[in-house]
Amino acid sequence: MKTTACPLDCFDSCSVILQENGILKGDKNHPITKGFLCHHLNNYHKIPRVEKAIYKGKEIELDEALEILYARLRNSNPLKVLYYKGSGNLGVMQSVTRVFFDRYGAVSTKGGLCEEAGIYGIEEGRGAALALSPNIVKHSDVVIVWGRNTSITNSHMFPSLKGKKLIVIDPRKTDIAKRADIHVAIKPRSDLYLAMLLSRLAYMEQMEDVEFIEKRCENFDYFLDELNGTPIVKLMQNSGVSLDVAGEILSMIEGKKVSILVGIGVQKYSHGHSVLRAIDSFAALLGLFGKEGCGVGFIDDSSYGFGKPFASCAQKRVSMPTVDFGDYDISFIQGGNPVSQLPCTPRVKEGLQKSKFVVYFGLHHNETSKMADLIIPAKTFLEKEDIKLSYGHEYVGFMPKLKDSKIGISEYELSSYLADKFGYEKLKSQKEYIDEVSGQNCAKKDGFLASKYLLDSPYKEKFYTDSEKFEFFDEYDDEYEDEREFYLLAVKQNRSLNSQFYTDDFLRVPPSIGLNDGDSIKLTNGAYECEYEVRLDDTLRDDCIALYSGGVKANMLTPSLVSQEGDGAVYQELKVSVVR
Ligand SMILES: Nc1nc2c(c(=O)[nH]1)N[C@H]1C(S)=C(S)[C@@H](COP(=O)(O)OP(=O)(O)OC[C@H]3O[C@@H](n4cnc5c(=O)[nH]c(N)nc54)[C@H](O)[C@@H]3O)O[C@H]1N2
Ligand SMILES: Nc1nc2c(c(=O)[nH]1)N[C@H]1C(S)=C(S)[C@@H](COP(=O)(O)OP(=O)(O)OC[C@H]3O[C@@H](n4cnc5c(=O)[nH]c(N)nc54)[C@H](O)[C@@H]3O)O[C@H]1N2
Ligand code: SF4
Ligand SMILES: [Mo]
Repeated sequence: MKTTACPLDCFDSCSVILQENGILKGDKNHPITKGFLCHHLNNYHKIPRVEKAIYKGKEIELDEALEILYARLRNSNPLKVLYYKGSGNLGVMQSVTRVFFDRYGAVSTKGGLCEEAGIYGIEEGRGAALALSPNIVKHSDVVIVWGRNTSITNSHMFPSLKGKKLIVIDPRKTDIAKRADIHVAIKPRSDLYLAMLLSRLAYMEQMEDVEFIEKRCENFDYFLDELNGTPIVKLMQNSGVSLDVAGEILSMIEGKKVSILVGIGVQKYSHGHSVLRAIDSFAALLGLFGKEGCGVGFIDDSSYGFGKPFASCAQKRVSMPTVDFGDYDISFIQGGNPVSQLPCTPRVKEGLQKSKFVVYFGLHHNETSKMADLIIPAKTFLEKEDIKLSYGHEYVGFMPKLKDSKIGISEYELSSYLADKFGYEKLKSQKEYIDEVSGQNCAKKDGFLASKYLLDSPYKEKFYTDSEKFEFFDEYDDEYEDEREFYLLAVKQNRSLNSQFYTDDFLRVPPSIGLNDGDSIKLTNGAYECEYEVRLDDTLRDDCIALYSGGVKANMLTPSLVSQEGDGAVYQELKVSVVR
């Protein structure tokens, strides 16, 4: 049987079987996949791909494209060359290009577009962000789904939610919110205050886990000072959550095994790291770490404990969300679509127009390939060797090459070609790199290789901070005022994986806005304007409008800013108003 793993940026990291007819199906033996794939891989064989290399609009042979790339690099100052890698394929071997570009001396990026702010906050408290697997969640009594749209983005979590009490905290009435026992349609950006409100009330109700706090935590007194120093009325006002609702949540979880599944929604703001730290602190107060059926999961660190052959050693790194392509003579863009996915599309386009030479190395044509001088076709995940780690569960996915193709070049081949041309030391073999990744901290589980750190409840023995204890949070900085009318949310959808596959640019608006399907509306964020076609959506709060995050216009009005910590994108930092 030809088995591999899904390469896409997704919690589930499904185990995948390539059938004789070229169609993919789910692997029934895999404890998480259980035979089911989602829309993306079920339709993978139908997706058109970049078939030929293209130079200045004309199709050329791959060899010529590589020659052009080499000649350009040879004649450039490495500090004027940018290496930019997106998350179109999360296989570890995708980063092998870094080996060449670091050696060459190119500028690289730091931070990212996704979970970086939140992860920073988690690491401050716990030392490492270990995944909360469906295998743990299935033992919970209550699950809090906090700014994660599990039915769309994490569908293989579903069986573990069956029969549990469900609390959903999301400004939209998502499908999972419709099934919840309690849905808090929270005001965007206010999760920090809800976490503090719940912590304060839980402490007043003596729900804290005294033994856990004494033995396994640091800084609890400072946390209490912060809680007690903020009037409850302020926490209620800032979160928009009443004492009744907070009380209902606490009654539902008191004395229960509770898992909290957090998504990126809560941390697309400048203070994103503090939001995750506050949610973690609420969980630690209740003693929810290291116990059966308990924990807090996020877009966790899939690589924790594994070998890291491609850790960046670039001499210069610039923040990814605000990178200015205009600063570079060569922008080498691999596996990403910054034109539609980086914040502030107008600024990104301006930068790419200024960049003297833009290389796009990818699988599909997109808004970024349209602006590239040189397009190099990639191989699909079925046509190259790789290994996939998961940010949502413990299992390692091996990705052997399953078929040949005349189209494209793999990341390893491209890196080897360039290293040879420049006379650099030869790359290790692919097997050596893959063995280096999986060669440590792994054990067999359910017939698959799994991370040693996730075989039992994460943090059962220790936290990974210097003190080996959980560090409660004590301060945050959230000075924020924006008088504009609407929060502009961007959410994931089932037919696209970020900008890959099928997406659209309709603006979802609440019926209270008084428009009809098909109307157009122009929005401004104070600096830029953009026109959208409207679709009514009764799952939204009256102060929220929403786009799909992979759309061409998703970032026309998002700000070119980074989070206070972690160099993360802050897509929802600005509100928007209607241009009338
Ligand atoms: N089908 C599909 N699956 C995917 C992806 C995809 O594009 N398509 N993308 C993958 C990637 S890269 C990632 S990072 C994950 C992300 O997975 P999720 O975190 O689930 O993704 P989002 O849809 O961005 O956000 C989840 C929810 O946050 C809510 N939200 C927005 N703002 C706030 C807020 O201030 N507070 C609270 N409490 N909630 C808020 C939104 O309404 C949304 O329902 O999904 C992965 N899986
Ligand atoms: N407004 C707004 N914008 C967002 C978000 C949001 O919530 N709101 N979410 C953000 C998040 S969470 C993320 S993770 C980013 C993702 O943003 P990007 O990292 O830009 O990812 P994709 O849009 O998936 O683009 C991936 C590209 O990779 C290419 N690709 C796929 N497989 C391979 C391969 O094997 N090799 C090579 N060389 N190329 C390949 C595909 O052709 C595709 O065009 O977007 C972010 N953008
Ligand atoms: S995108 Fe996620 S759910 Fe879909 S096949 Fe890949 S890993 Fe599974
Ligand atoms: Mo992401």
